[in-house]
Amino acid sequence: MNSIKILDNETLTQVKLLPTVIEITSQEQRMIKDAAIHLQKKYGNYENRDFIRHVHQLASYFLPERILNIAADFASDFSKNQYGALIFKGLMEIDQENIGSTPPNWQSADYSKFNLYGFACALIHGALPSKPVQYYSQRQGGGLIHAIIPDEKMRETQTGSGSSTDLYVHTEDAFLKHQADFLSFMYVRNEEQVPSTLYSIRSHESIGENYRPLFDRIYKIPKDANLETEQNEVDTLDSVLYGNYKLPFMRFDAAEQLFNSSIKQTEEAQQYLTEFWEEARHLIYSGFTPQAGDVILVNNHLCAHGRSAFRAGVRNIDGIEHPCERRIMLRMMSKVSLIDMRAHTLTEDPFFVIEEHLGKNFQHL
Ligand code: RE
Repeated sequence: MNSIKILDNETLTQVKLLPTVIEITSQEQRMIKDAAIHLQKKYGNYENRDFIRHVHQLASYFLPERILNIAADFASDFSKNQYGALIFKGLMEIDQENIGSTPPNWQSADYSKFNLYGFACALIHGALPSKPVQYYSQRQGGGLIHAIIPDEKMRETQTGSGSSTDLYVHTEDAFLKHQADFLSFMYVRNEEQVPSTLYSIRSHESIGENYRPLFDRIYKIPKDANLETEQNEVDTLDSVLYGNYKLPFMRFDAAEQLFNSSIKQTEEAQQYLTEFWEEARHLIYSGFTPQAGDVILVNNHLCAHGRSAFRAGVRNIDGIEHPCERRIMLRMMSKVSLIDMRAHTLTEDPFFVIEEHLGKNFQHL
């Protein structure tokens, strides 16, 4: 694998391990598109539970064999060489004209325009195999796909709707025991040419030995900026690293665990987190700028994601600023097992997660 140099505050750091890039061939692209069209005819909408229930079988039947093999390997490879992110370049061709002008925010998005892309993304998760799910903690559910669109009113926030500040690297829903196992980000448009940031726990040398205290359950893992937190109960503690001691998984959100001063980690916890971040922040990779039709697939236990600050609706070409359509990204989340998290899903819908914070459910649901 190639290595890349990132210049970060006068420090030249070598990130040796990189996400795997898969160039989708035109033949594969055609297969995926034909599958999506066929499934749309049969099931109508990617939300259709009959489709989601059969998503693994359908993925095996319709997806190109090379992609099935890559997905199967990715889902069970936690080795030291596994970055935890796959980049599918050109998974789908995006009909920009049909999408039309970017709506002012996700609330006003017309999801029927994303239907075909929803089928394609679901098939990729199905191939892992992992089941698309939704979380009440994000948009009170809001469906299996969330359109991520910069919102002028939210520009300063650490949410998907923000733009003017860096979105710190985080694993999704670090404050949940049953956070997504896999995430996909499909770029419908990225005319601003905003690079994605990725950070893999595998980029550290011998993490397990050097950061043993991160396995202790002494850290406050607060709910994120999307949730109003009247009485943000941060009394439940958990670990940042878990799983295998040599090659661990992580639940990590720099903005919430380190820089949210209101939560007050203990002095000890803060110190371990700070030391960890000192190393981690040099290992962030932002060498990939997604283009329309690209999909980034991440293992949410291995790889954190974020985004640099940008000006929504402005494209810079050779130093000259041009107005452009604002960015649209489609996020899908999935779980490998519906059984493990059954205590935290709706009685009538095991694909709908109602965990609020570290094992505690929303009470009113
Ligand atoms: Re995220």
